[in-house]
Amino acid sequence: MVILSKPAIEQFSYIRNKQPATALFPPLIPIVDLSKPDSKHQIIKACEEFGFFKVINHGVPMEFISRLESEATEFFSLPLSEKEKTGQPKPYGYGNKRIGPNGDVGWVEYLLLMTNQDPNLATENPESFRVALNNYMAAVKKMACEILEMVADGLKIQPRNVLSKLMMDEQSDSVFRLNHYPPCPDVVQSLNDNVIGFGEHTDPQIISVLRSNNTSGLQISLRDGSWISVPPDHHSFFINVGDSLQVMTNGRFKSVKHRVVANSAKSRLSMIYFCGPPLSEKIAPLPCLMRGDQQSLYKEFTWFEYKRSAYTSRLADNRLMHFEKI
Ligand code: GA4
Repeated sequence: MVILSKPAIEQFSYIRNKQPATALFPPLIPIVDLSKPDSKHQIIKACEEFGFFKVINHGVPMEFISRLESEATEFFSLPLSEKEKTGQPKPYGYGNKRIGPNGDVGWVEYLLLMTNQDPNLATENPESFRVALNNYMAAVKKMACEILEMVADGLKIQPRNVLSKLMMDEQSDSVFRLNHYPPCPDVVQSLNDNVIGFGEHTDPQIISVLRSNNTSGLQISLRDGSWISVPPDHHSFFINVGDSLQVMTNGRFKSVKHRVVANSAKSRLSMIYFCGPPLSEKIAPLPCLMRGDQQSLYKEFTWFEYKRSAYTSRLADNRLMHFEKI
């Protein structure tokens, strides 16, 4: 394995994290064993209570995970000038410190890709990186599809592919992200003095499927506004409920606010598959979930309209606010 050398991020004005993970007796993050018959009920409970859960027995071959991890590590070890050949993130490409178009920054470098287009990869051996990406993304997409079908089953909605078909559609606007957080020597973790790797935000899509190496940093916000650290587990995946699923369930599920804080000693590498619908898709509460005279909490909008608005927002903004009925 290639060891990441000097951080590619040099001059940087730190964004200090003023709200450390505070929960005194943090609840345990729900763990869903996908091989168990009652997993759909656990998924619903976790989506309602946390908007977040960990999955085990997920069926994604470890070999695909390790292969992509080593390709990504190799990519991020390249000189900056090489990585930049991938193109600036507009929004897809290689990005360094700057996140999105509106002034957000973090202690992170990343590669942001569309899942259904061949990426322009600047590495020694782009073919081997491409194969690793395709194998990993196909396996994760399959698992995400199973999870969305369990969500439909658990909510007793039919057909069971009502959610999964959106991400299985050829036109699905799904995105894949590789994030590398170099060690941040200035962090004094014992003093709760954290530097932000990736600022707090909710994900826009239906669900996101995250996997990282064994370095800590991910935190989620609980419903009471406190933050808890998510212990890393490189054998498992973590699922985030996104804004679109919040709307489709008319607020029964809430998208989870999360962030990443820098680690003083170790590199963190994460890979996230964001399951998005086609751009033309109307995002609205699923009719079968609306009981009696229940009204939608949201105005009607398409995924394209949401995205257009999202790209004018800052990371920490509440992007659904513009679509809420008053
Ligand atoms: C947050 C979740 C995903 O990483 C992402 C991000 C996107 C980007 O990096 O281009 C955004 C951000 C994310 C939401 C608001 C806008 C767009 C940066 C930003 C400030 C790829 C996504 O889909 O939305």
